[in-house]
Amino acid sequence: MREKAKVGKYDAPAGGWGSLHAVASILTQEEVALLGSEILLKQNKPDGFMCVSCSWAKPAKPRPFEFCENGAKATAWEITRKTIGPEFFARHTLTELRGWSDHQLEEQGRLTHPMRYDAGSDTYVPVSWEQAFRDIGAELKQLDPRSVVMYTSGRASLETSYMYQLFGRMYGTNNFPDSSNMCHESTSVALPEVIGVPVGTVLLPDYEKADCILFFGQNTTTNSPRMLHPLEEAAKRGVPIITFNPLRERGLERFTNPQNPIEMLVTGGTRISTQYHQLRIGGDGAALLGLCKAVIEADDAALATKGPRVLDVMFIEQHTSGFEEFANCCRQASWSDIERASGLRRSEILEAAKVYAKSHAVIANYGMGITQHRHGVETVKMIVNLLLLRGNIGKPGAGISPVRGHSNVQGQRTVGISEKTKLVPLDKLAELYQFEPPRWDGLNTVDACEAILKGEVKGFISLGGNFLRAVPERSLMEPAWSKLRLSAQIATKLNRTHLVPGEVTYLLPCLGRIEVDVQATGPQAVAMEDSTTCIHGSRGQRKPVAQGLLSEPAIVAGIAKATLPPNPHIDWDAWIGDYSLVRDAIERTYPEQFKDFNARLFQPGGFPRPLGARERKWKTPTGKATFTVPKAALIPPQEGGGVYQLMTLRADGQFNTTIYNEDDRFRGVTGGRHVVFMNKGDMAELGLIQDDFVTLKTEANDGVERSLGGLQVVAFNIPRNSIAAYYPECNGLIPLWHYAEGSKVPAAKSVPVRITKDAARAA
Ligand SMILES: Nc1nc2c(c(=O)[nH]1)N[C@H]1C(S)=C(S)[C@@H](COP(=O)(O)OP(=O)(O)OC[C@H]3O[C@@H](n4cnc5c(=O)[nH]c(N)nc54)[C@H](O)[C@@H]3O)O[C@H]1N2
Ligand SMILES: Nc1nc2c(c(=O)[nH]1)N[C@H]1C(S)=C(S)[C@@H](COP(=O)(O)OP(=O)(O)OC[C@H]3O[C@@H](n4cnc5c(=O)[nH]c(N)nc54)[C@H](O)[C@@H]3O)O[C@H]1N2
Ligand SMILES: [Mo]
Repeated sequence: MREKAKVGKYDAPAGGWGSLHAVASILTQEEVALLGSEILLKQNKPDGFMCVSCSWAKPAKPRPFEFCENGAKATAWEITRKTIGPEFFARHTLTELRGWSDHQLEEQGRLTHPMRYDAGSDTYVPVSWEQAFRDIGAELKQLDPRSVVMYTSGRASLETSYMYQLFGRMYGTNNFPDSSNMCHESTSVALPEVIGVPVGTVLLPDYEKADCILFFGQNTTTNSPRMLHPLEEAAKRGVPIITFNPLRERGLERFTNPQNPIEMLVTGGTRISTQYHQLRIGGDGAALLGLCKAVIEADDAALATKGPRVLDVMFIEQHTSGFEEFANCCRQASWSDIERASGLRRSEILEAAKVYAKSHAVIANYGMGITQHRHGVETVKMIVNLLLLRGNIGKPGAGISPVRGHSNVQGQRTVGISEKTKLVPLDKLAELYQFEPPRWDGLNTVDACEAILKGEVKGFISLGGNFLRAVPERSLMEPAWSKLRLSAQIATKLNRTHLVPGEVTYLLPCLGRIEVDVQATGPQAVAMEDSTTCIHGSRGQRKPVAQGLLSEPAIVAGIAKATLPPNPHIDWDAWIGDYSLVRDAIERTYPEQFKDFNARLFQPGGFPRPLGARERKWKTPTGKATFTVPKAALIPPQEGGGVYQLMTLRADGQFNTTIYNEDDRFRGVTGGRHVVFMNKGDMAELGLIQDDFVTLKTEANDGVERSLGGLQVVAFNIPRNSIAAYYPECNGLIPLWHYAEGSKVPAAKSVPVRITKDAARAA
């Protein structure tokens, strides 16, 4: 008999009292109730710190509490009083710790001391910072820079990221995979080709001007809850909000603003989505094709009857290329193919198209439900197609809004964390620092995994993150990882990646963003870029949790100094002493993007980077915004004959591989994450009832066995043939080669699997 999760129904809106309760309980869990409530008042304020959770925009005029339930969880998690130092590691071998859950590992608290793995005792033992840097430097000097990978998770500041990429390039590598390779890389590949910028075009005030808002595959409820405020305001203005998602995500249905005392007394909350279309997993390309077809055919009809045009004809003529070919493709597509591939009825798509065609300023938001698919790049371009039809890019209240993940993931790309040399001003770096940067393209995340499997990677440095837990193909990755010569992990909390040692392994604990960072010239600030290209300064508020922690810039500089020969054009110590000098260096490298960087650091609402597409200047190969003819939109996913499409997604109680607790309140599941959400019809067909345990097995036929058992069946409102379970528990089911064409983002939202019933039943 196994422990089982409790499954109930969650009827309340997102936000509301449940949200306040969750905030109070995480502050208690992390033993920071009083301290936490003081610090939360500084969250996302122009004189405070930028939340370490999501990257959603921060308003110029913040609310008294400019944080959400999950932002509060992330804060409590970082400012926790719990610590783990050398005594903890002396008591527990890595073999033992590998048996602990992700939650147990991080819940031990903040890392306090630099540690080195000792194979004899199978434990981490303390070392001094000097020794750690000296050893890591000596190792790196021995290695071929091409065999060294420098990973970044999207949390580190612009200053740290700039220093990190510069160090890597001076050392001789462009191997800079980062978390965005698993995330919005499909966006970063698609958008430059069609609108000439790698990022979204909307600014926060655009939400006040929009007269229609679309959502594709993004769960605002838990992943960017502060975004529910502009949505609520829009909903109250009567703006139609149309959502496409296989799951009915609570925050996109109803929301109660926990900061509004009157709303808190009324239980219903505000309705958010006016239309909610539960398409099948991977059905967006077809749904978008249907939307475009409906708009184009309505325009054809208007033309025939001399009625008012539906398309923005002037915009299409002046600003776009490829319209005719795309329009013909839409006209030719059959509704039956569109219905089959999208899982939606023609009437539903027409209902949405009707609203879109009437609206004058439309914002399209999207997330991992679009990017983490085999055809994710094409689907992003389909969203652009739809927007271009009515000139919805480059005008107030309209635009494309990829909702980014980590709080500075977008900014890291802006300052040179990229494996693609064409995205980095290498000549400028060469000129400023008088060195010859490598000119070859480096490894992205999937490439890095392939190279690790082949034994070609010898050294791996992580600036944050939990690489081994976040990537696909767990059963092959962990054994291959232990063949690394060097693993150096800069981190705040213990995670699985730290427990699989290479020959030489270091754990380097750093200050978190919420902590006061005092250097030679006094307390320092750092900067980040939000999802809407606005740059914000952030000042630590809390006394560091332990003495002897170094800041991320200091750790990067420490390794750099121990590895590189001296260079008169760069003074690492001066940079550590005063981060404003690093910002000056960023401005020198990117003079247009970061004009007057230091002067504007604390501008309320952040300062936006200039963006061509916002002004309808298209830096594309044709000089125009480009329509794309889709190739894969109507190909239905692999299923039938017992094969189902699995999406792996986030619960309310987690931030990526950080598991705060085992609950997913809004989906009605508490006390367990080993569940699989299924349609009742599929359950009946497989002879399953609620709380049965099943095993998922990947349908791949490549000779690798990938399966995960002990998953408790939860009957759920999800389309037939689509099933859902949690990331990172399911990552072993994803083949490494199962990724988005063109961007190599692992296709974590559409894994073909078979389902078999386990012998055991739930207790
Ligand atoms: N609290 C919290 N906040 C977070 C994170 C976290 O883990 N916890 N992670 C951060 C990071 S790094 C990221 S990238 C973002 C992720 O935020 P999201 O982009 O919301 O990512 P997921 O939670 O994976 O959920 C994807 C959504 O897409 C839907 N979906 C799945 N497949 C499809 C599909 O084929 N079509 C459509 N239309 N929808 C689909 C799912 O039902 C779900 O609602 O959140 C960031 N913020
Ligand atoms: N199956 C599946 N896999 C996925 C996804 C999915 O939806 N499904 N989503 C993908 C996505 S969108 C992403 S972004 C990746 C996330 O992948 P990563 O970014 O690699 O993972 P995180 O879980 O965010 O990393 C958590 C760790 O970061 C460290 N950390 C936290 N704060 C700091 C800090 O301030 N400094 C430093 N140095 N370290 C810190 C802590 O030690 C913590 O354990 O996972 C991807 N993997
Ligand atoms: Mo992400």
